[in-house]
Amino acid sequence: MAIPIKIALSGAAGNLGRILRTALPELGYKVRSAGGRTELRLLFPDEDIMHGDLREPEVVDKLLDGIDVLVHMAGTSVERPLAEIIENNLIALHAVYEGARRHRVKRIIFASSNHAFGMHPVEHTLHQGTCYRPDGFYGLSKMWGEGMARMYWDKHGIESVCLRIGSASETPPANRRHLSTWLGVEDLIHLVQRAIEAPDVGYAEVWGVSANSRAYCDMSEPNQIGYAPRQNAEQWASQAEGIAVHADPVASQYQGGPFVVHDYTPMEARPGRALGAAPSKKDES
Ligand code: 15L
Repeated sequence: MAIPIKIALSGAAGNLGRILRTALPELGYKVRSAGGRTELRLLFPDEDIMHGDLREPEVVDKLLDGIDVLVHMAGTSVERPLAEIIENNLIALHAVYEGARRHRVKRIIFASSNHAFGMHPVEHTLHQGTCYRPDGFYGLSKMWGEGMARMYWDKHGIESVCLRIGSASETPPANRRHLSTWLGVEDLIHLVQRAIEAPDVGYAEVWGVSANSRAYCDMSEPNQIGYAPRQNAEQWASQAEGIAVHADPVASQYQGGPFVVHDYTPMEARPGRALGAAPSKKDES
């Protein structure tokens, strides 16, 4: 009989964490769910819950004791000042990977993001190996997180699956951008299950979007975990197509959408402008 996999779920009170906190036990896993600052309330009588600041090694020890796989959903999930991103997405992630070493955790499933690629123009198709183009400090932190995941596999043998999550949502696509970036809940759960179950992944990167006809990434390329999405945002095209993601047209030009607009320097105000024509979006790849 196979030994059951013991899962820890961080960020259990967040948008994706809330979904996984019920979905993973329903799939038969033993799950320890962790909230951040606020205490979680039991969802069922013998639920294994805790909370705390993951920058503290004692909190990480409590989370990872006896665990095989960590589904790491904790951290800042939007664009924020650099100092906050460093604390929550860099320092805390490092504490988690060090905890994984102490507790001999086999695998970490890291919630990476499409925002590590957000400055790619919407006309670009992303392939395995396409270069990062983060659209802010949040996206930059995900790029760093993927680098950390790579290093802990290469140096310490801790496996990681980096899920480059798009717009995960329990609701249908709400705007034109979502027709490319949407990740339906059914596919999200399948994605995380494959990331848990796939054998011998070592270090893997997977696009976390549904099988959207307009996906920015090439979903026809094979991935290392056997993720085979079945949902497609196109089903809602007629209602979402006419809705811009943001009033600023720049948001519609780049894959990162509204994140790009934050602290963006318009082409005409860039330093290179004085020396000649600034590169167009297409020239910048
Ligand atoms: C993300 O990475 C964010 O965590 C989420 O808040 C959404 O903005 C999503 O990407 C998206 O790109 O829609």
